[in-house]
Amino acid sequence: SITKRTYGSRAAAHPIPVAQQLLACCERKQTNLCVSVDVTKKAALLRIADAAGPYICCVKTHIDIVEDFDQDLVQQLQALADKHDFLIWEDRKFADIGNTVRLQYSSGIYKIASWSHITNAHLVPGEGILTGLASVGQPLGRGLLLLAEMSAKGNLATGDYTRKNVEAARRFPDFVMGFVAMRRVDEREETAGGVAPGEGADYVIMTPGVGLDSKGDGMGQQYRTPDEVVNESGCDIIIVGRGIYGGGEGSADDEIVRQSKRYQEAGWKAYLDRLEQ
Ligand code: BMP
Repeated sequence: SITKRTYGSRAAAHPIPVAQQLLACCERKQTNLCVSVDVTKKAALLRIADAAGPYICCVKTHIDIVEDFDQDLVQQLQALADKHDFLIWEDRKFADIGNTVRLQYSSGIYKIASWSHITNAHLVPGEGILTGLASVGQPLGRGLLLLAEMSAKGNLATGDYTRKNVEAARRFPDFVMGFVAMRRVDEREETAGGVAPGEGADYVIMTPGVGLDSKGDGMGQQYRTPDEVVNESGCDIIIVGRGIYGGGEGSADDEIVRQSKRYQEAGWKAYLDRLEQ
């Protein structure tokens, strides 16, 4: 099964270039850590990405919370991605009809498709959202994650809705590279109707709600440890936000480095343990 394969072997066989890049980066840097940089100032975002850079495979942004956003932010973030060897994921959570998301992805102030290797979407509007996003992202070599599950308490992405996400992904094998999910939702028994097209495809499971010191945030977030996420649940990438940079404008650089190393080591150990078991 996928959970017994190394990131490197999966990278070599993956049909989606950006998934190849991500998995190869994990192997090269020995990290399955994605830092989620949820701060409201450009300087803080860049500072945290630079400090965490050596220890991560991906930076996840919420670009619409940055008060002093400008095109230079994107250029500097891309320069950091080159310097440290990581990918960029704009956590936009698209959720509209195909024609609208096509415009939201390509245009406006942020022009997300022009700089973000990865983005994500909800399947609530139906598969037209995938047609719309793929029309922009696929020619640029981008990849998409579907939110098959969520980390927050009481969320509605469960059961049949989760299964529908996996089935829809199988119909867009050149664009949907994986899922935001809490476990290996792509395992065969989870899909209804027997063998679907693309059965056996390799999906990258990227998982938020990871923290070593806290169980929640008082606003619905629920945290699990890297071992629970990667080793027990078979997810591929741990996403850590406040566990690394604190909150607000972020911790001092040395603390960010210390926490990044800590989560990198915990995530990598969980992956090695999973391979061995
Ligand atoms: P933190 O580790 O500080 O709780 O941040 C988690 C990040 O992951 C946030 O950016 C949030 O938007 C995102 N996220 C999540 O927490 N749960 C989900 O189900 C999906 C997410 O994208």
